[in-house]
Amino acid sequence: MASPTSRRNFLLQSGKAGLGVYVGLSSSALLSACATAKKAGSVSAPHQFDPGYQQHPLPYGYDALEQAIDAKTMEIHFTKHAAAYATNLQEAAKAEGVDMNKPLEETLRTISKYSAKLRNNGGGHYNHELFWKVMAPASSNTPGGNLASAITSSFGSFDTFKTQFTDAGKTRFGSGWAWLFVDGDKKLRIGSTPNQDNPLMDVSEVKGYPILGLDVWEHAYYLRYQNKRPDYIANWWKVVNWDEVQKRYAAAVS
Ligand code: MN3
Repeated sequence: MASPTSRRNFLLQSGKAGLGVYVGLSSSALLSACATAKKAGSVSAPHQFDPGYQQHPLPYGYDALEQAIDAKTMEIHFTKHAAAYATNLQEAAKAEGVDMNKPLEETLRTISKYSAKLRNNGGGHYNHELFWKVMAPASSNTPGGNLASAITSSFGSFDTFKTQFTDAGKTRFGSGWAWLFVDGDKKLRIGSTPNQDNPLMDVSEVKGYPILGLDVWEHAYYLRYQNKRPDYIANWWKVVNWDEVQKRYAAAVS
């Protein structure tokens, strides 16, 4: 199943098994791994944000985001929905011969070669690991640094950006995600994807490196907000972890 590219990357990374594989890599090894991915035509490859194939501990308590998301929703979302994506991803990856030492991002970039099970659960796992990290209890509420200026130059103002992103979430029919992502020209873009797809996937209509994602599946908000998705999104802005989004942005444009 592995492409020649992923085989090369595997060789680069072999000997560093398990989670945190990139932590142990020298920066030159990381650069050459990224260069290999770039030659394959992908948008960008900031592997340091790759979640791997296993669920990581939630970086805060279930009640930490109460301003936007109630504790019961967080608990069910993390321990049932997201946990199941990770388990099913590992099952599918094993069955389809995916080398789980290589970044999940690389598998997602060639997801058209794999099954619907791998696509749905690989996306589900990646998207949720990103989602937990781009939220924080004590959010600074606005982006800083070069992300702030990029948002202003791309969308006119932070408020216009928020309106456009909110609309992407509100108008996504059924289940899916709203995204802020960096495209192949390193420009910021807003878009949405159905189900558990994301902009890394070769099958996605919108393509790039995701730096902020919003889960608009009903399981993300229904207990507290019922059918009022716009109210959920309005409150969600209060818990966006802009420091994390900024880090992802810096890596994507570097
Ligand atoms: Mn979800």
